[in-house]
Amino acid sequence: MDYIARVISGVEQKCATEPEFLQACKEVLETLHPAIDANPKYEKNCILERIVEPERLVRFRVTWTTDEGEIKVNTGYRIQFNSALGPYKGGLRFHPSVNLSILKFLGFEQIFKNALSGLSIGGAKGGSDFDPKGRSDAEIMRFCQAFMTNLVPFIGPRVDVPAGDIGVGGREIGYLFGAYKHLTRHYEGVLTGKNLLFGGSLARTEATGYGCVYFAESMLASRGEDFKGKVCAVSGSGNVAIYCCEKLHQLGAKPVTVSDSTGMIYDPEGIDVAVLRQVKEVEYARLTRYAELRPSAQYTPASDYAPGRHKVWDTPCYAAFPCATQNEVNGADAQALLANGCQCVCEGANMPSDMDAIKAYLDAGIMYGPAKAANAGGVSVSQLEMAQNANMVHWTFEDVDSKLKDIMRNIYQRSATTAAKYGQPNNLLMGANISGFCEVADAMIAQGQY
Ligand code: NDP
Ligand code: 2IT
Repeated sequence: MDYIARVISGVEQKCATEPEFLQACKEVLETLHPAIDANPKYEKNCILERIVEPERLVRFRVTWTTDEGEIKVNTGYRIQFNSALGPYKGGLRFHPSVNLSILKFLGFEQIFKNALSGLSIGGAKGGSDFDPKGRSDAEIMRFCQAFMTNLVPFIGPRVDVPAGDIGVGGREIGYLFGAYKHLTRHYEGVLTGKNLLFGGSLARTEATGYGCVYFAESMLASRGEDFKGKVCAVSGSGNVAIYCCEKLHQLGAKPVTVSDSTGMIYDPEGIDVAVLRQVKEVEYARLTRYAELRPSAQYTPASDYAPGRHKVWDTPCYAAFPCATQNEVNGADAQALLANGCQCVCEGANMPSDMDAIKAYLDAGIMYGPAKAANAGGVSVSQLEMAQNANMVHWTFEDVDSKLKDIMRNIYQRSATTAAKYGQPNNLLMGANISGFCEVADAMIAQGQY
């Protein structure tokens, strides 16, 4: 058994109850053969055994009270996966599905994503199985305060800087920041995605969605194409999906779908971003509300999807942008996209395509922008927020957006160059994984054995 197979087998045994983490490990490690073969120092220094083991994992009880006075208990986590390249950095997810496996997969992916950004940040992730849906502002606030009370000893602007992810947006970051300041008396950039009134960066809200489209733009340019007049399918309807749709419109494309866990919208006239923002950012409502406000929209409830299928991917489109959650595109979904002529899949969500779907894209030779490269715009602008906070300055929207564009072009270039160097020029997954991995591995070796 070769080195990579041995390490995967070790993870299979040790983490048998962590399917998402195992999937992420395989997805990365199985693309590293050329780099591992060319660099015996990685095996000699046990880099793979070390990189699949989080440096530190904090798990805590979060007790809070509902508006009716009922006491509730949730589990909170922070996984500080790797600090070879900088302070731990990564989002917090509040969703009932959150467990150790999901946060470990997200933290693991974050190591390589953050390395690709070129911005000196380590990898981390955290969150809770708390479900914010249907909770009042006061309940969300009390939950965030209880969560931060437990997290405070483990974070700091030069130690670990959390941000948002599913279920954690500007409102939650505001309550978490207030609690941190109250508990520590320090007014500092310990979280990113903050309100502009207390240290937030312009363009952070837009960054992941915009960045994902910038990445796709680079892929299209490599084939002499652009977005003008192209129909696109987008899934999700949260932070990433909304600003993905907005940037697609700006580049002359037409996004025609969005979705949430209860159903999907097909809007042949193009998703109206102002209406979507009203529904999701102001009213915190479901997509049925979008259909009420937008006569051209057709709503299909998830209960009407074919079993095991996500109906968004039946939409004929030039490019697809999965922006909801992990494993939302399976092999059958990928085949449906290809059969309808899809030329490009660019991932806004983390690990949205399962292994069968990825294989289908690579076999078909379409453009495939893997998550850790394509959605790195969010964490990159988070790092720009840290830089502004550290220097007590504010940059303009245009400044940040232009830095974001450069960062995404650079991530595309290094992924493409590395893929070509190892003989698979169309395989940006391999290019991104090897490029991110080698930087982290070399830094780990140079820092000695920990
Ligand atoms: P939001 O909470 O703003 O939106 C999440 C969206 O995905 C909602 O439409 C939600 O629908 C849908 N969704 C979530 N879980 C499920 C599920 N189990 N099944 C079906 N739909 C689901 O989160 P974001 O937009 O911030 O995050 C979306 C994805 O992008 C995630 O994978 C996240 O990790 C990734 N990401 C986010 C970044 C950021 O900066 N925010 C950066 C990089 C990646 P519903 O409301 O019904 O739950
Ligand atoms: O998955 C991700 O990259 C994020 N949720 C953003 C992390 C961050 O620190 O901005």
